[in-house]
Amino acid sequence: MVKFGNAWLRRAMGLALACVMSGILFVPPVFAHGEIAQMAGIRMRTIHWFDTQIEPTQVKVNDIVTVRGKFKVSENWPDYVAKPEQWVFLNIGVPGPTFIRLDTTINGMHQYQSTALKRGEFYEYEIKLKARVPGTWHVHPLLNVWQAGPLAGPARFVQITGDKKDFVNTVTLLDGETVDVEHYGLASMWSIHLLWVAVGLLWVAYWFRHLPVMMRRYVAIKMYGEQEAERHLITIKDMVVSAGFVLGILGLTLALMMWSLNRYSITMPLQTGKIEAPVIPLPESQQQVDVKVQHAKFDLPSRRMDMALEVTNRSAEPVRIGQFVTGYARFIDAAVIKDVKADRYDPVATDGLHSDVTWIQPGQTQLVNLTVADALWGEQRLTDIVAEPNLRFAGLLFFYTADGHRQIREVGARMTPNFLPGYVPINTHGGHVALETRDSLS
Ligand SMILES: [Cu+2]
Repeated sequence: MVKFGNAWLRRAMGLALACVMSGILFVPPVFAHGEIAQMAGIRMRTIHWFDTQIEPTQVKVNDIVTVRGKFKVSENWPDYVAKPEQWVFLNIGVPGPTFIRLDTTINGMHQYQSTALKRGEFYEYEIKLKARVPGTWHVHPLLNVWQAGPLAGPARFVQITGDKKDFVNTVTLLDGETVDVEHYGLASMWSIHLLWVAVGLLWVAYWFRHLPVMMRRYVAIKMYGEQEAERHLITIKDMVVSAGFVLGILGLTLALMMWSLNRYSITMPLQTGKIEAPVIPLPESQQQVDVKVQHAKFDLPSRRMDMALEVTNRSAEPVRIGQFVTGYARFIDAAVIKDVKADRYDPVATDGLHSDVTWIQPGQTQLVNLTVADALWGEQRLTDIVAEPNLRFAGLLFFYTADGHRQIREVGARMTPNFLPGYVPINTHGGHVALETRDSLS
């Protein structure tokens, strides 16, 4: 029986070891860092990133990389996500401190602290980075929202070559001293940490100096009996040593505090408060096209969203729909604009948008059936929207004039999902056009 048990145990341990080893040896490298794991509803209804430029994508250590672009803070911001009017911070999403951030501006205002953004407004941002660690890194603009977490924008792979040892990060302090931030204060940080580790180890060593360490009370009672055991478990010497430790630690803390106050006589506390990002009229803010979503359906088997839109063109020029952006994925009508995949993770469907109306004339209100169909819905896991407790979507619609000027409008509405194959969409393209009249949509 015992033999059987041992053989079983050996087999189980062998299997466990094999699992661990195969995990170590055969895990494929992972390049992205979970940006599409976030709820589709949050990605589609919070920050609409567009015009993102991350360049250059080939740099050496110490070179500057600029991340710039625009975003609209969604009017369809979900109720369950903390609001951007409270505390947000524009940052970048990279794997670890592979860059340092030199400067960030939102609508021209420098952002060294948190800020607040208004729902429904457009913002322009620029982040200047300095390359620090060689490697290939996926660089995202990222907005941290207090109590909601990070909301990442579209990324590019940036390759840094060179040697980390050549990285320069010097700063001149307000008192005129120039310091190397890479190493500033590291020696005292290490010494103080090691000092406290040593104090801790001494404390543990003192109490573990007698054997046996385990079940000491039990052994003491067995040896000395119940009455005598107390005197042997904690002696007068133990009490004196403990008091010495307490006094020593208090004295050491005081001495280190005096030393640091003397060494760094002028200090400033970490700054709180926020810098309000100004709302300024960007070209995108003044729009002369109105859009109402009559209804929207999402067909899961064919990765396709159909929208019936009522579009009113208040501008002086005819416009047509050329792009839909949601969850930072770009769905393009190839007949209107050309877009290319910048790298293998660039979320763009270069011909994923079709509309049954080309030009919408000035002053006209027209019903437009729009189809947004591409595997990109699935690749970006935006298909998860059908499984969320709030079946709503939002995104930006880009209207273009003949000479390429654009008008951007946010659309957002409830969406009806379809899970079964064979669904007949409200509109079809290429072949038989099944247009619904506006009366039938109301
Ligand atoms: Cu990434």
